Amino acid sequence: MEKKWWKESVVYQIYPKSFKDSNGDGVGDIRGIIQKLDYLKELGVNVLWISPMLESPQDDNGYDISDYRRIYEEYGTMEDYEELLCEAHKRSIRILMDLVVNHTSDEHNWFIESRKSKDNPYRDYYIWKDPVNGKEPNNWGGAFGGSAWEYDPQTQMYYLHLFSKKQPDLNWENEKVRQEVYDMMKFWCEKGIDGFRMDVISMISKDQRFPDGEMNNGLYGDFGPYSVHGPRIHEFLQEMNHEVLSKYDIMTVGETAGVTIEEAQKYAGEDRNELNMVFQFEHVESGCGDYGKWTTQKYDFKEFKNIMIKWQEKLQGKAWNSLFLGNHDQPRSVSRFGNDNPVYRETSAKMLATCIHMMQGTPYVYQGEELGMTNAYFDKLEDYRDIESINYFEEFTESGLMTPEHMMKCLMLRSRDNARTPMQWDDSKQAGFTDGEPWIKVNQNYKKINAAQQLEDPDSIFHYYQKLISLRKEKDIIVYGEFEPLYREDEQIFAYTRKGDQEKLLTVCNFSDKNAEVEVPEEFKGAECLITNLGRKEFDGKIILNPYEAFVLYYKHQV
Ligand code: TEU
Ligand code: CA
Repeated sequence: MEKKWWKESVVYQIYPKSFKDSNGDGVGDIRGIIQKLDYLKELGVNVLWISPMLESPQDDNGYDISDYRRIYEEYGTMEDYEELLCEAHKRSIRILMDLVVNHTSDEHNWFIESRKSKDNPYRDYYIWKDPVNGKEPNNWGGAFGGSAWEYDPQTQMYYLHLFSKKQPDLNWENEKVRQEVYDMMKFWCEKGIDGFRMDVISMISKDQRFPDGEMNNGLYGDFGPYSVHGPRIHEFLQEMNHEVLSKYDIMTVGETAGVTIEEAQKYAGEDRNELNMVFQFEHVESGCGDYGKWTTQKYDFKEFKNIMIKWQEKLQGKAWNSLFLGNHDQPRSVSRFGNDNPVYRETSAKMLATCIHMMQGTPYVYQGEELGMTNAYFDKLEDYRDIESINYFEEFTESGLMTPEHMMKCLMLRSRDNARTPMQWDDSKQAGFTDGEPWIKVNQNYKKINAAQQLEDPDSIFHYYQKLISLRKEKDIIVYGEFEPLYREDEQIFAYTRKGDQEKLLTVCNFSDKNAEVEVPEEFKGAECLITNLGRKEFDGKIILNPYEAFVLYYKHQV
């Protein structure tokens, strides 16, 4: 397998609004990130993906960009950003920019021009359609609720927005749009960034017939089949690769919700000249019901395990996996896949990390995950800030699809705001995130769960992550070893091996809150334990694992 720095890396995702506020206005900022670079260096991560920091009215916390070449004022200045790049590079930490080019903000100049008149030079930068029978051009619903079309009285036409109405979709059919995007990407590459995480990149090519979609929950039709992995998607990415990506030593990861194995091999196939890897979401979508993510259903372990195994086996030797359990759009991983009851929180957070970091692919750590931060479980709508949560609460309760009580339960478990509460740095007021009033409430458990406390404690989740990350740097097999699942049918245990030339690694994780019996394969008799979360010393033969226990064994043949 070809060796690459981005395969050997561990990526840490920063959600800048909630990471560290340096000036007391309650909003995280670039200088805050600079202050914490030593913390990140200590953790050992070597790539940062920072969610969007460009000029934006913040309808969707920066995923609505109004100027691609300016830093959002509340986050700082271009000089601050350059200093961040420089300080990160000094510490051998690379930086990925979040590239949001499926849509812009409606306050971007292109859109301000575009909506002025039908013959404006920027008109075709966006997707405009005439009304059909006095109504929307088709039945598509937007990802944040409501129709995906917004009527604009100025020219009496509709524009498409797959997300909020303040996020009009760019028209990638227009060659000028594509050139603008490539020029902008080169601008940032020349500045010295090290790659891109590409926001909903799988949605940039739309079926130009714009047909109605199948009704999903009785309100709107599904745009998925017509705008996700659309007809020209691979052509566009190959063009982008040819024009920009291939000219720099950078890393790229595409956000591709709904991606199948076959599609992923096209996006990230080693010989395809598109992207280095993609995020697939099957494992975090397992357990979704009739109302999509809005459910109180717990995930299904067997289904989750089978999905993970499938992606490991099917991409092996063909494309590279991105490994993650959480990000800024997902609930906290320990609350969702582990157990955030104080009895099990630490153990289960370490177990989940073990499972992910020992698989084949590039691991991603979402800010606070290395501390075992939990869901916020806000039970009042007024505590929520996320446009998706607020819109759906209104849509589902007003249409009678769900009672307010039930929908609130869904938000408590599934809202994106669970992951967006401020980083818990210490046990001082506002968790050391800000001296002022934070833009979103701090999780109440910050006195118990915070970085300062964990830096002191050699057995903390933080130090466990630090160890996992350093193991990756010591042992090639963790990056490149061949994956093979064990005990596939087990209802509690996720186990697998990795195979190198003369060496082999075994990972065993108990995903349940019950004891679990496991037979350690004979070949690992006397093997070295690389890491374990409950201090076990004996690993031979039949053993009884404690709830959420995990361990990794390793041996190498003498030659
Ligand atoms: O998310 C894209 C995406 O697929 C979302 O619809 C996701 O499924 C949803 O947030 C899950 O609840 C990206 C960004 O990561 C997200 O933060 C943005 O809001 C969105 O694109 C629009 O830019
Ligand atoms: Ca600030």
